[in-house]
Amino acid sequence: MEPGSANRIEHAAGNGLLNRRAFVQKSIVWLSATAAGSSMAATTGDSAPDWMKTPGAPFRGYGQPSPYTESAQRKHLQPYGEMAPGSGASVTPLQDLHGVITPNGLHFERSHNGVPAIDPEEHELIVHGMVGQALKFSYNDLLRYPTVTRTCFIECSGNGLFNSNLVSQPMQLPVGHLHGVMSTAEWTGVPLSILLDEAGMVTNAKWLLAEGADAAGMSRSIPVSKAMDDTMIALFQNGEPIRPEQGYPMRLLLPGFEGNTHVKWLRRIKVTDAPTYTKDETSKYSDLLPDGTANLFSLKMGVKSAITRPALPYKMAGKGFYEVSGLAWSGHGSVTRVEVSADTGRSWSDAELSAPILPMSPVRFRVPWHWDGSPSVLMSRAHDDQGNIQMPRSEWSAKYAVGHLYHNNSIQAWGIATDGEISNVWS
Ligand SMILES: Nc1nc2c(c(=O)[nH]1)N[C@H]1C(S)=C(S)[C@@H](COP(=O)(O)O)O[C@H]1N2
Ligand SMILES: [Mo]
Repeated sequence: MEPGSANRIEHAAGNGLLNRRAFVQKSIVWLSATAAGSSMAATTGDSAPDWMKTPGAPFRGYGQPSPYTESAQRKHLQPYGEMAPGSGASVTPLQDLHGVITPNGLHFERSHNGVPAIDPEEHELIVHGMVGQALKFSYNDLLRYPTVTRTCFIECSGNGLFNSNLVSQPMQLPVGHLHGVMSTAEWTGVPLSILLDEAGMVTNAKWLLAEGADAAGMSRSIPVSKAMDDTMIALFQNGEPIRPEQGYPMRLLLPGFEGNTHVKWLRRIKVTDAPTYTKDETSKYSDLLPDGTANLFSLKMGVKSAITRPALPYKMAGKGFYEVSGLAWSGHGSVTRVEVSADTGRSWSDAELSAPILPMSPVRFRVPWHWDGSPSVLMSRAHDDQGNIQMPRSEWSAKYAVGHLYHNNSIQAWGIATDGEISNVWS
């Protein structure tokens, strides 16, 4: 580290947060690379690495990650253990991912009773209830319908439960455990409105019941307004057929709505005039308030962000320059602004947001930081275009009853100790 180099850069907030222009400023020495100069020429001839001396591996039908990246794995949470191994979740390792899109093999999984092995030839989607004519669609039928493509996140309402009113002190878990039941993909499928129009949905229809073909028979009520707006029967995930754990051969996709409503292995849509009040929307996914009542149908996911680097489970590599980076998203619309603080929220700096900024799709945010080695607390706070702002955990917690765990979109804070240890802290 060149002594004093951080002083030449404009500071944007307290405790070393630098102006975003530092990313393009030529005079910054991000790491002291100069000493490496003497060994730079040694990459040819006998001293060339082994992989330059023999032909490489041939081609393969389906590519796999480098064996050197094996640590990027989903981690399983199985609350019922071997009694019901398919009930629970696996989390996206946000700490090992960059950019916005989640690779298909790392999309989080949340299933109530395992992943059914569905033969698409034997699967049917039925649309019935308050329609002129009930209809039945095979997978091949749906492949002949017009499709749309959009990038959006799916987030389980339980994301953030380890910082919720279910626990009494901050748990020291990787950022993927804390916030990784949120993943992002580019989805392609058939707009549900086309199928409802074709079935002749009656004009006073208000709700739909959507049911999955899994052993949980998971089902949810969906407002007709959402169904006719941007709801899709998703068939493809990042270009390939959706994965079995994501609902192959077809799932519902409701951009911005809580993950539970995105019914996987979709087999039935019944048009109704009122919500069905299924077990999944009454006993679960409702918000318990301090007075003992509960809010039902909190469908849109709140504006949220989390710093994914530096973050648990990693440690700081010493003082100096860092890119503080993370993800921000909102189920209400587009992220407009992300602020980052390095001094426990006393001062904030605007982060750079990755383009394109799309509604219901996460953005990657970045801000340069010069860590002087002193104890610090890093936080991020996202805003959306509907005027929503993330709140501190204490404020969020006070709104709900003891034990409440859903819809926690409060601010994530990371403590950084002098020895570089990172910890989850509450503010
Ligand atoms: N049929 C069915 N659909 C389902 C579920 C399920 O268990 N069965 N889980 C729901 C929940 S709670 C969430 S958060 C999302 C998770 O989607 P993913 O597993 O593709 O990440 O799917 C939803 N759809
Ligand atoms: Mo969920």
